[in-house]
Amino acid sequence: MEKGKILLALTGIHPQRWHELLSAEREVVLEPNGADDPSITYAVVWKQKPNLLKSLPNLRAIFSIGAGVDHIFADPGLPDVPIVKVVADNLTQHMVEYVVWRVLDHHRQASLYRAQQQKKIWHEPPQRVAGDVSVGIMGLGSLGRAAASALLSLGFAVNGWSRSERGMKGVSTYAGEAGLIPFLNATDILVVLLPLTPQTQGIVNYGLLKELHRRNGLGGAVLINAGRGRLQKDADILRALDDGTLKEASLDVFEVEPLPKTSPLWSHPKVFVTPHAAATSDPAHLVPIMLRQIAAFERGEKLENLVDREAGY
Ligand code: NDP
Ligand code: OXD
Repeated sequence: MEKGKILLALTGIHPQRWHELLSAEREVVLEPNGADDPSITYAVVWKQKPNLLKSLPNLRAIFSIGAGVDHIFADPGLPDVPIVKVVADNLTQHMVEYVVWRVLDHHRQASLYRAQQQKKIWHEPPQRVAGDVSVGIMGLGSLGRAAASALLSLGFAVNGWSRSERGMKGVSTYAGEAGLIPFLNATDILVVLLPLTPQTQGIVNYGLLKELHRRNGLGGAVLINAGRGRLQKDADILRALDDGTLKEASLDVFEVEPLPKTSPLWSHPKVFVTPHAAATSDPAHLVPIMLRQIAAFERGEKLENLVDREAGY
């Protein structure tokens, strides 16, 4: 197979660093030369423009620069070629750090201490140990499993929910629709690491939050969403926070991003906001993996980390 050319199609992300690194080994273009450019064989994308890829006659594979691929499926003219998602230690490490940071922040009552500090109050509230708190991870994929391991090593009781049965040592696992309510009923801190698909859109709603366990030393249930914004209903989260269904939330993702300045989530005292920054894709780590995969593919080897088009992730 001859060395294929790459179309780099990123929306909302500056292409320069990706371009520089990919160009070390391959010819890279930012636009096809016409809608049916025959010279392009690979596309490296983030939210590619609709119908951009559909008529490229020699496209062999699409590479997402993120772990999530909902941005690719949003294209109504998506061609039927293999799609590769990111699975990389660097990205996984970022996500594990985010999850551990947010879980510990809620568990160790950081918001209470911040409020006390502002008022110069010297008061030590009761503090449970990790083993008294259960963290439930929705989505036991590459990120969810790594987060589960880190939380286990800190002593938390860990639950996991996935589409198919996924055993994991030390983790109480639940699967599918039948497993969802038992999973939620056993979970104090809910960590959402699901992909956005037609099945998961809007899943984090008021009814789901009502099912969380809240008879724990935390003083209520907690939501942490680092998956995708459209998994959740922002209005339902606000309602749950305001009526006590939720004690606190850490949100990295939102129904609309950037989070509109008018959103009450920005200034809600029980919400911790980060700007979709839990695990950023670093081209210095991801480009060598992509280039290695392309080279292996051209030697006749199979592409790794392929997306299941039917499942949508
Ligand atoms: P994976 O594809 O490895 O895992 C997805 C997990 O979700 C699997 O366990 C899968 O089940 C489960 N799942 C999918 N659909 C359903 C469903 N309908 N019901 C129950 N479980 C379901 O994904 P990753 O772990 O790599 O990434 C997860 C998501 O994290 C990404 O899709 C992306 O949206 C988000 N992300 C966010 C970032 C950020 O910065 N905020 C950064 C990176 C990723 P099964 O195991 O049975 O297949
Ligand atoms: C991803 C992301 O999907 O950064 O990797 O959201």
